[in-house]
Amino acid sequence: MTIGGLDPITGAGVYSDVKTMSMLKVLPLAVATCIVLQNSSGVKGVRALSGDDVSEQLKCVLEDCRPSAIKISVVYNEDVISKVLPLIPDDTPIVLDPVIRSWDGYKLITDGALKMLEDELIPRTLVVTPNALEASQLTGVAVKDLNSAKEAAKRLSDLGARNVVIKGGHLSSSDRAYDLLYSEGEFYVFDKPKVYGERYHGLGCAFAASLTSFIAHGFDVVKSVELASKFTGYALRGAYRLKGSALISNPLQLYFKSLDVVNVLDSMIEALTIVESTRELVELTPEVGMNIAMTLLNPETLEDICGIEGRLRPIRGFLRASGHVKFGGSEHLGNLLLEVNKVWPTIRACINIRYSDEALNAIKSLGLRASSFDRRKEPPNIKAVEGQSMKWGAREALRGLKEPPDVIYDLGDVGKEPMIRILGENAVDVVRKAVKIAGKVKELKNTS
Ligand code: PXL
Repeated sequence: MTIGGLDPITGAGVYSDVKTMSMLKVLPLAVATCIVLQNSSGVKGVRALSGDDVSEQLKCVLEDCRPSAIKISVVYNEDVISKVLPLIPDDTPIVLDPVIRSWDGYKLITDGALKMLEDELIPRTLVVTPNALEASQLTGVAVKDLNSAKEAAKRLSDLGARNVVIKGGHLSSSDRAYDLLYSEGEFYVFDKPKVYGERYHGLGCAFAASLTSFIAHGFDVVKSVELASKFTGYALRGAYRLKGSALISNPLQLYFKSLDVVNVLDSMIEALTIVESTRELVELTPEVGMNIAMTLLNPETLEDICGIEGRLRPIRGFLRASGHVKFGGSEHLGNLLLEVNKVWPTIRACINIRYSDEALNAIKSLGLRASSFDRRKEPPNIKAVEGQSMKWGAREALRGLKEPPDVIYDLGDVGKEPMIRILGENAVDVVRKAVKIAGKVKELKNTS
């Protein structure tokens, strides 16, 4: 169950919790405490419901079933806490997200309710999940790094919270963000890559609602916090950009990603079928072999990119894959795609072909946009790190481009074969481009 405010933009509050809980395969039960008038630009006002309005909703639900866990976030006023708390069965775990202000600073709790939250709600919770600002306000400890967060977590525990999570985002080093858990006298730190330069609306809700769902499933607190921390990373990566300055958290990102697995596999298998049955492509095979790669939406690592294990090589007049279509199946093209997809998210696939002046001429005469980098200029510190060369090459080739390129090529270096990489929206798209290029190479040869 979630008890909290209604946010019409559905980035936060109980509407967003319903998405999170559904995503994590629990039946969401939702009790509204207020309407928060807002959008991605910020909060414009709050319309509170009375304590009776809220407790009547709760009674309806409790007549039907017993929630396995309850998330409480924006209660707004005292009346709500005093009418709701007595109705919650003593043994039901409560996750309290002590929301004090919205991301843009609008106050979402009255002073009286905040006092009551400290005195009556916190001692009744299994886990309390403030962010750094809320932890600072609740404890008087200025939370600005892990050490001060640990101090604040201990103080919250003294107020009676059995477990305390101080959520990341505001708590970070130069490149990592931390979620800190204090549980039974032990600290646990869960870290993830930090994201710069953006504001988000609703990530705290995604964290607390996913935590509540994992607890409802029976995971212990430590495991549930670890999973919630990961889940929130997905909600962040899939966030929507509307007109305002805050991105809208997307708890369904993990679902979109899993749907996309089928889409990627379908395209890869069709592309592979085309490559294995097209004789003309044999002539375009590089010494190192050919590969096809396609990425899931919002890739993070090579594991999000599907390739062909062992690449494709010519056997008896046709190209043949030596292994399977596999996520993590291409390092070379995978690293290039990771970088290109960051700048041009519509570019999701790549195939590599042998460099030749004829192939480059064919590409140009087909009107495809080609961009290049010079491997001889690769800095030694990049060369020294496994997997960085292609990322560096992609960044070089993309610099200053106004439109996504169809091709990134390089003329090689000592011991490095020159290479053409064809880019496109999916695996079938890049293979079709390769077939067209092969046809054009032939045509140009015949006319010269
Ligand atoms: O993100 C905190 C939060 C929770 N619940 C509701 C909100 C907000 C922030 O705006 O509106 C309903």
